[in-house]
Amino acid sequence: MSDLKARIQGIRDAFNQALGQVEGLKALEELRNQYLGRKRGIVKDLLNDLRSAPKELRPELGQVVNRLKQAVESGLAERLEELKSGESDGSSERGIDITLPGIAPELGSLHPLNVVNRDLIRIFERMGYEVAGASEIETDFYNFEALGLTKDHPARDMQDTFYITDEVVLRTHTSNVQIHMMQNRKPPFKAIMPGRVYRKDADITHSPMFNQVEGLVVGENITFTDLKGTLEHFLKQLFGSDTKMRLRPSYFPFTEPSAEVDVTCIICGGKGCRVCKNSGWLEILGAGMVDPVVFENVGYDPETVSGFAFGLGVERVAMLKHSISDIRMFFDNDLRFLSQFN
Ligand code: FA5
Repeated sequence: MSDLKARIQGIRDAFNQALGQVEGLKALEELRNQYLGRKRGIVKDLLNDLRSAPKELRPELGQVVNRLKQAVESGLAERLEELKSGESDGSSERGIDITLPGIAPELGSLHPLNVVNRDLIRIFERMGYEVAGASEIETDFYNFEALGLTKDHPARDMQDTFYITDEVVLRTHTSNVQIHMMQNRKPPFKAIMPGRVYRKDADITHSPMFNQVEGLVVGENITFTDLKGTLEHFLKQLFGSDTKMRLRPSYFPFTEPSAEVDVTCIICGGKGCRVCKNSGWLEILGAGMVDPVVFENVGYDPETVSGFAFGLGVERVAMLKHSISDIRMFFDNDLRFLSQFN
């Protein structure tokens, strides 16, 4: 009898000690199972053991075990309240259950347009180009006039412009940086000019704000062959070494001759598909030899210097690379879209 009583007292002490160390709801539940579990609980084992005690002692021992059971139950209930209201010590003070799995912070990633922008810049940096920029709010002179787009020039209609005043615009292309660069520098130089530009244009392939990357090389004896070789190297780096390029005659007021540059369709490899409208080719950028008029406008002598320039749309490249059909997805800030580029 006294043996069993001593054992019960030992169990009670061990329980109280364990209860004091419980830090969270999960640990409390484990303690409950350990003591009150229906199949293998300590209290259950005690009750089983009672069966082998002498018959006349069983009622009294039964009462002792029942008191232990009640003490365990009320101890557990009290601790549960404490944990819930955050009144206990340690980490459960703020009602936090440190045994629950944590919420890991999500890692951000670069915007797909920034990835393409960086790729483009890196390719040209490896060819020794410097990176230049200028203001997005620009005077008519730098955005148009100096580039040969006089006020009455019909080509002004090619770019639907946001006017701030008669003389100040949101730049419609990055070609304005060419003029700043040439005014501030003596040739030779080669530069790449990334930046945001604006046009009154909005549909699934045109955005009122988009990104361009401009290139400008000026020096002595720069020829159309240099332009072709540079662009061919650039496009192979960007789209893969199998990529082929073709030049089509075109017109820009600031280059002469001018060309539209196509690459073999990166989706079908040139066989013809929906994306390239079965032509096998995709238009990727505009380019040409810097027009002598532009050199005159910045004070260079067109007899001694020559150069080439090109400009491409970053969204267009990103859309092709990732088979994206709607340009607006880049600007909707929908994480379901953006997180695909992690
Ligand atoms: C130009 O802007 C010339 N400044 C490019 C250039 C530079 C030619 C130097 C020669 C020498 P264009 O208007 O074609 O050219 O625009 C260039 C690219 O910008 C287009 O090929 C297209 O990819 C992209 N683009 C034009 N409008 C939009 C728009 N609204 N939204 C998204 N991309 C556009």
